[in-house]
Amino acid sequence: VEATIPERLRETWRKYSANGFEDKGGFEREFIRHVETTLARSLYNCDELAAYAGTALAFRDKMIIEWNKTQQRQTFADQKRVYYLSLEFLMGRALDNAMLNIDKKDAARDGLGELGFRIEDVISQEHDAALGNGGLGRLAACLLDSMATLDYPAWGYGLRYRYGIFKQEIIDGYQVEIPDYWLDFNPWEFPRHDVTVGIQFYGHSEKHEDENGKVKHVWSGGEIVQAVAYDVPIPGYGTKTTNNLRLWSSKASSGEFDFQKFNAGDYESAVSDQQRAETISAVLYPNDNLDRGKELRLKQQYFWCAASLWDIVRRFKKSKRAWSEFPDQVAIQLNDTHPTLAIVELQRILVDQEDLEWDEAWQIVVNTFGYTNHTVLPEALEKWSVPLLQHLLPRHLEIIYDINLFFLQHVEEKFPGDWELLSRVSVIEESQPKMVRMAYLAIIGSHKVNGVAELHSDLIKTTIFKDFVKIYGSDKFTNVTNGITPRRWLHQANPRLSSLIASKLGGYNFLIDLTLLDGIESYANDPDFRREWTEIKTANKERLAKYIKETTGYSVSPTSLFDIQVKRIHEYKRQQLNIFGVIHRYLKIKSMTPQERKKVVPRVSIFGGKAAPGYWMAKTIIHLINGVAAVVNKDAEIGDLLKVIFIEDYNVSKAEILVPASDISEHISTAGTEASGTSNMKFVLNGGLIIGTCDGANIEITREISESNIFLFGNLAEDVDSLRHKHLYSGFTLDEHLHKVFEAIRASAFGPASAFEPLVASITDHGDYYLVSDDFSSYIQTQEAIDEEFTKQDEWVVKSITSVARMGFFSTDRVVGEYADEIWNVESLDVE
Ligand code: 4GP
Repeated sequence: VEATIPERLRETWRKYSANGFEDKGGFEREFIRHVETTLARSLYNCDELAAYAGTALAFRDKMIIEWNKTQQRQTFADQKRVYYLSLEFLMGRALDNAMLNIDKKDAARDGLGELGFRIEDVISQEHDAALGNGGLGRLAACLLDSMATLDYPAWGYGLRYRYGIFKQEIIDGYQVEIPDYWLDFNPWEFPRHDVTVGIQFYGHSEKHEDENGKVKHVWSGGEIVQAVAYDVPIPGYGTKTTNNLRLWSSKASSGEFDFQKFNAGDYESAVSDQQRAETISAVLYPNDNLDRGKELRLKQQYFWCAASLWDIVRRFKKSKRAWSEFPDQVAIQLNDTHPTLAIVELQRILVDQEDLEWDEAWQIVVNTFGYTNHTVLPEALEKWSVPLLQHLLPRHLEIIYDINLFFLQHVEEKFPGDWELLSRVSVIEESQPKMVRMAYLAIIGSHKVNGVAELHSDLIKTTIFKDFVKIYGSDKFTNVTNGITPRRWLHQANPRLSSLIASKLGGYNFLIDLTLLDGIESYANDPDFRREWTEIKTANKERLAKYIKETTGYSVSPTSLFDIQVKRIHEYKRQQLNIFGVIHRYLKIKSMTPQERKKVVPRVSIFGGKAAPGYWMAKTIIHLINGVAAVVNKDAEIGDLLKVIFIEDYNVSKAEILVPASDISEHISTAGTEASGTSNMKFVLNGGLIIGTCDGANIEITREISESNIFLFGNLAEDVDSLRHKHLYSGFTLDEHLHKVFEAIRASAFGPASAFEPLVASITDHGDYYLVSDDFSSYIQTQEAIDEEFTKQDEWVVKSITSVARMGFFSTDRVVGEYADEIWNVESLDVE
């Protein structure tokens, strides 16, 4: 391409190419230019929000220059690319991340200072990009950071929701949901009105014979909705690579059919078509670990899969390679089953549009896709009704039936006569109505399936996907234990700790090779280091205490033990176990003599997290936490010995304040239910100890940091089934302490008993599915052990330092490396 452009043109272009800023002065110049020209403001009305905008735009320019070069480099290199398809990208704020990743935060801090602003105030003006629910969405964001940092040619594909996850307000102790309209001013996205594609829905599928007698399928009729691309630059840390996150936005097809209606005087219906089309990308479904099967959600899925595949195929076709080379150029990773229709769509493109034979096409499809499973919870496993698919995507349903037919034929050959096996593994569940099991389709259409922590990957092989291991052999199934990006979750969230570590390791290399952290282990014996370490923790706790005071009005003492559980509210994550433990603690302190109270270790129990709007039991848990807080926090007898705080509207930015401030954090899911967890990793990386069950990644964290540095309790995954069975069929006796907790709740000590009765009854009368009663006594004993350990501050700090030193395994850099080698077969691109 280059050769076709005349040298003089290239020269002019080079001469005047934008090149952003390098230093403080350059930053100030760009800042002022943007405030004056892009924002049309001046010295006299540049408030903090305008200062944020000016700063963001200056950084955006800088990033987009590298973004352009990265895209050119990747195009010229023409090597295999990775496409990460995720319905959720929980990015949080972008400015601080951009400043650090491209190493210009100091220039910005100094420049903003000279211009009369504090950098922290400017950064906090930004609205979180909250296009995700919880772990699955945040993992996608961490992976993007690592893929760019490691110079992988990688794109994310998602939806540009106009409303992210709702804002949570707590009113009279109840969760209330407020829509999160976040796009008023979003400097991080580039609309690509030239990258637009029509996506078809409804209509019908017909067969035609061509002149050679070959049957062709044609999908016709229905309606077309336009997908418009919006690009978000993703800067790597310490590299020039700036990758792309492409988010699709829906809009009505402009053109004839609108105009016809309009001309016919049917203005209203033309407008409502417009609105209907825009609804597709309007809102993120607020469910975590839960599938609701709504038609609009299926539309979102297909809209996004079809647009992304169109884009990927279009890029591939530019290379003029043979179709058989597609999997050598393209790896597509499915973040859970949400993008499973991409499998069907690629098969449709290859067979119906590109005229490949079915088998040849299917080979290409399977070699292209990988599928990551994030949960074994049955209520989260996606199924779509056959009639709905028939209506919305008639041709895709036919293809699904054919995929299933050939798959079942293969199973039949391997296991002749095993009809039960056939019906168990069929993609079509023979229910009323029939349902398509998306996870099965994802397995059949992928060459690798992975879980996200060792226990989880074992569990999927022995439970939900057992039959598929029998059919395909276990090589198709693998494990890639999750991680987190140390850039955001150490360097950005905890700059002082990062700098202390850097001072001992001779620089910040550990941020790109987290295993280097092991170099600080020996400093655990150095009293000066321990003192600095403790000072940093205290400063982080003070910052959180200040935040709590400002937002809740409650004063908490930073010398108390800060115990934090922040994550989505879910029965399987067992915030109810935590709050029952808090009530137990409260009752115990109440029954103590003043003398005994002197020995109590003061504790602040901090909760945060959203409940899905339709998840009533989770909302009851929030209500109870707030009920307990209202009573305990104003009990003068208790004072600082116990405080209970519910942080409203937990999100990524708030996590950045909470994570560095914990002494203990809680990861206490019923064994076998939490696929991995990633906040457990964040807290330990920031020097907090954790209390946890033998579940998800807690197990591998224990292996890395050693059992003496973690507080484990509770039953094991292998015993869960028989315990559940016991509850259902032989009854049980309630632990005496838990019994007292329930008595207090039933006596309306924390608000009207009737409000909380269903929660209590789920344990006492309805089988205690999450085994709260079974784990309660070991939970409270372990909490007592924690109090005891916390009084031995020196030992505590040694544990903290040692744990951080051993966390090197949990970087998403390691994770991306494993995906690249074992699933994607893709190589990074040398930037030089
Ligand atoms: C989550 C899992 O619950 C969590 O354990 C895991 O760490 C995370 O995915 C990332 O792998 N799953 C979901 C979901 O958020 O909706 O299934």
